[in-house]
Amino acid sequence: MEQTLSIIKPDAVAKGVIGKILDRFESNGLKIAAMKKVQLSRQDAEAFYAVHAARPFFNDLVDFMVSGPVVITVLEGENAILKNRDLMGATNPKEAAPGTIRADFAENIDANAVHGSDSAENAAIEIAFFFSGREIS
Ligand code: RTP
Ligand code: MG
Repeated sequence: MEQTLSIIKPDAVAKGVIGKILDRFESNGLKIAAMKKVQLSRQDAEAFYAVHAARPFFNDLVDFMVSGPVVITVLEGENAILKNRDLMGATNPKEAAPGTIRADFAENIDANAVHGSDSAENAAIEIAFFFSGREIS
């Protein structure tokens, strides 16, 4: 079974749609293998999104990710990485397909409700960044 890392971002937590987003995962065959609610530090957010450090949007992204608590989960299932990306929809909610999490709950390209790992390599790195082995089951 494949695993992927999901983050319910500060905009969605503030809106009170944690449960609705978790239901999308569970209703579509993704098991919640680990979960926690966390206020990220600047250092956490900068390290987590280090791949984007050179991008013009990096500072805005970090500011946004520390603007309030997030809910971090490990999702598990067949093709979990791709399945989660499909459920999320496009990065820009204006381009996200109807019925996707971002189409239904995101505000804009910065406050876009969820993060999901984009490859098996990054999923492994991101899961290890937030969870120890004994927190995943
Ligand atoms: P994520 O990593 O959060 O799951 O989002 P993603 O794969 O769909 O998009 P990615 O390219 O990895 O970008 C990470 C986050 O940076 C913000 N972003 N802003 N202003 C812009 O052009 C821009 N591009 C990306 C988004 O909030 C995106 O989720
Ligand atoms: Mg990404």
